Amino acid sequence: MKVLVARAVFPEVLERLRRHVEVEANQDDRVYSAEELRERLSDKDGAITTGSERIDGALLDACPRLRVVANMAVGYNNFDVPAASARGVLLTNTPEVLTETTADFGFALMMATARRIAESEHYLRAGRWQKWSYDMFIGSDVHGATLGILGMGRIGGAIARRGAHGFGMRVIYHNRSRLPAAQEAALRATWVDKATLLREADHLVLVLPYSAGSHHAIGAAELALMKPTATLTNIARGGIVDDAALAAALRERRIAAAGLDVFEGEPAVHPDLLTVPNVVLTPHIASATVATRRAMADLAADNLLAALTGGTPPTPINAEGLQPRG
Ligand code: 8YV
Repeated sequence: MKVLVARAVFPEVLERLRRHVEVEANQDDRVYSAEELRERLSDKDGAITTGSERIDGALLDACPRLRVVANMAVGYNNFDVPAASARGVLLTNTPEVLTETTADFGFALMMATARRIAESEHYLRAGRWQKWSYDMFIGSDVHGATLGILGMGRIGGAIARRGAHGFGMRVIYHNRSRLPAAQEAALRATWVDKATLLREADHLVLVLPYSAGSHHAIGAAELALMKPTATLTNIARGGIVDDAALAAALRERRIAAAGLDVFEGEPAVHPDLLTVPNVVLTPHIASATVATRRAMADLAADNLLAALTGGTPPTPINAEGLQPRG
């Protein structure tokens, strides 16, 4: 059986895969074009992908042997799930293993944004620090403030817990479905409608999956509802925020600051975001710790090998509704 590991991965994970299947690897870590990906997958039974590889019906039609695609990510907006289900191709992702690490980073980015850590560090490095002043890089408190969470899945819950239990924050959230009362009580989080969330949050964190329905969930109209002192942190996906509208709101100080780990069209970054000072920019690293990236790679390998050797993949996306492979 042949598999493609579409991007570079820990060598130990490749060694493990090679004990069971024939592996084509990409340790140079080139991002394949759609054509090259299709070509390389055309004789494969399985693949490990990342958010950079788009798997859709046109690609699957050119890969008749493909039975499983294991994403090394919890988000899977790079997959056309109905197209894969209709063609009998199992898709898997890596939930749970990155929850706490990603929540740590979301909290760190929110704090860096509220306390202007990146902006003040650039100032110091540029040799501009001459004296202490009462209002130099004055920011806003995190402890005791209102934390707003848009999207209350596993990562949202882990951020809520940090805010409520660690920092004495009032936590409000908006999600299509409200959590059961016992879970809300445990997180000390209160459901509010989206407009209330935008109006009342001192620090708004986005943790919802990307879909056509969440495209530009935060645009000019939503930003206009936020407090001028508020911060916005996006660790979810590019495209959920209208980056041009956000850059304008930051430039005009209609909100205080933003922290962004994800961007529309990344790795390209909207040029206006690069010229406003009150934004902390990081290159999609929220899950990037050694232990978590290793756990993600291991889980992707578990899913791939189970699917190809008659086992039960631990974290399938489309096990239900999967048509027989024709
Ligand atoms: C990944 C992520 O690093 O899991 C996700 O959804 O966004 C990140 O943890 C990235 O998607 C690469 O696959």
